[in-house]
Order: sequence, then structure tokens, then C-alpha cells
Amino acid sequence: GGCAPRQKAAPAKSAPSIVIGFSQLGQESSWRQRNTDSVLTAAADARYRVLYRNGDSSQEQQIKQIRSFIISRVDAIVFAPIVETGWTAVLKEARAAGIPVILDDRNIAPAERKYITSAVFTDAVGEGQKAAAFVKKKFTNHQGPVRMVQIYGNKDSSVSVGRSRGFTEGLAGDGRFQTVATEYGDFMISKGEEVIRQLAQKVDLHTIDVIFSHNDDMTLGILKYLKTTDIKPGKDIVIVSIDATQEGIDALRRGEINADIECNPETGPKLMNLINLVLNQQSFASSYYLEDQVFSEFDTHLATVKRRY
Ligand code: GYE
Repeated sequence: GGCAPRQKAAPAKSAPSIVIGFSQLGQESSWRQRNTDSVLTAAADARYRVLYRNGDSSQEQQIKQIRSFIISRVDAIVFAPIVETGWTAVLKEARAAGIPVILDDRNIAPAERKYITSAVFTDAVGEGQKAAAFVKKKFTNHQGPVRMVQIYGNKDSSVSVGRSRGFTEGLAGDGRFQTVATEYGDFMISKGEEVIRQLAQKVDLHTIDVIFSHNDDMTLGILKYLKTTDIKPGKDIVIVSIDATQEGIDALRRGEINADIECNPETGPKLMNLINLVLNQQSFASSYYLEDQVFSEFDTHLATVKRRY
């Protein structure tokens, strides 16, 4: 009514009438499932309504979903971009409609970033650096060469680019470390198994010292294949993985992998805080990062580690 007191920067709407469009990139891994749950749970806690769509690992699907959010006039769009480039057209449409767009987990290319309001990122470069630090520690006093295979996740994803960059940077200047092959396993168990089986046709895995696999699902596939050979994972080949899922930690405890770098999937609460700031015209940073821990064979308390995914 006319007598309502004046408010500064009053939200246009109250939380229950705010609608968020969320395009998740796929369901390739248990990490991804946990990330989806984190976002949906945090949105429910904030009493935001969510239009949730899953891109099933297709950029085309994700673009369609974002377009449908624009048509539905959502208050904010959150999406986890499967790849770094190719989003400009749909992001321009969101901007023209005045809808803020926030990234979940993965980044997009600098040239396309200007259409993005803010982001909650996982720390891909940091995870790669932590993987490198473990490998360096593991091979202290080892003469070298140390022959390494790297299994990436999705091609052209910021996460694989970042993890391999962090890993390479972390080992730079130490000539013992040589990457002899790289493959893409799309962050999936089945693909991890497939690419390592194919690689074994080209490279004698007995000559490999380290496999750095960009997530635990692919690592599980790699272990499955190695168990069909005479190679003992964790003993004959040092296995370094990322995510720290419960199954990853269990494999670490069995000695089949040597280190598991956490990738923190809990982006939801930070995303909802951010959306609140954005919709209330308060100040916010251009990006936020989550923190990760390292689990490795050097830890003494692995038995007590309980994971949520
Ligand atoms: O490590 C993997 C998932 O983008 C950080 O994607 C994420 C990665 C995560 O499929 O398991």
C-alpha cells in the first residue's frame, strides 16, 4: 500500500517467487550427481524455485535449455558449461533479456566471459598442482625418467585444461617427468576402461610409471582394465586421481591408487548466496573458488574418511 516505509535496494521479489534455471552438463560421474544435489538442495533451502535441466553431455542440449529459461523469463540462470567456447549467441540473448548468468563448476573462454555475471568454480589448476606435488614427493630420490600417461576428461573443458596446466606447471623444471601419452575419457568409468585398453595396444604399460587420471570414475575403469593384466595398480604404476569419491578413497585404502585429490562438489550454498547478492543489487566478486583437500597413501587416518558421494 501507499503507506509502506521506503526501503533501500528492496528485492524485486521475495525468495519463494524467484525462479532459477539450472542447466547441469550431464550425469557422467558420481561427482556430477553430488554437484547437482548440492545445487538443488541449496536452492530449496533458499526457497528458490528451480527449473532443472540436464544436458546429457551435449552442448547443443545445454544451449536449448538456456534458451528455454530465457523464454520462461527466469530471474537467474546457472549453468555448468561442458566446453569452454561456443556460448556467445545464447549468452547475448540472456543479456538482452536482462537475466544474470552464473557459472557452476567450469569456466568458459575469456572472450565469452563478458556475458557472465559471476561464477562459483572448482579449482582445476590447484587440483593439477596438488597432483604434481604428490608425484614429486613420491619420486623423491628417484633417478628418472618418470614416464607418465595422462587421462583427460572432456575435450575442450576448462577442467581438463586447468588440471593438466596445473600438473605441468607443478612438474616444470624437473626433467625426469615425461608425459608419453594423453587420452580423453570423458570423465566416465566405461570410457576410462576403454581408453586404457586401447592405449595398451600402442604403449607397453609395463614401461609406464604414473597414470594421472582426471577423475575417479575414469580411474575405476582403468583399475578394472589393469586387473585383467599382470600390472598391479598402486604398486607397479603409481595412480593419481581426482574427486575423492567414496569409491576413490576405498581404492586408495586398498592401495590400488596412491593419491586422490579432492574436487569439492558443494557449489550450491555459494551459488545461492551469490544469486541473493546479484538479485538484491549488492556487490559481489567476479568469481569464487572452492577449497580442496589431498588424500594420499602418506595419510594415516584414511580409515576414518567418510565421503558424501
Ligand atoms: O571432476 C568429474 C566431473 O567438472 C570438476 O566433472 C568437474 C569434473 C569432475 O565429471 O568427475
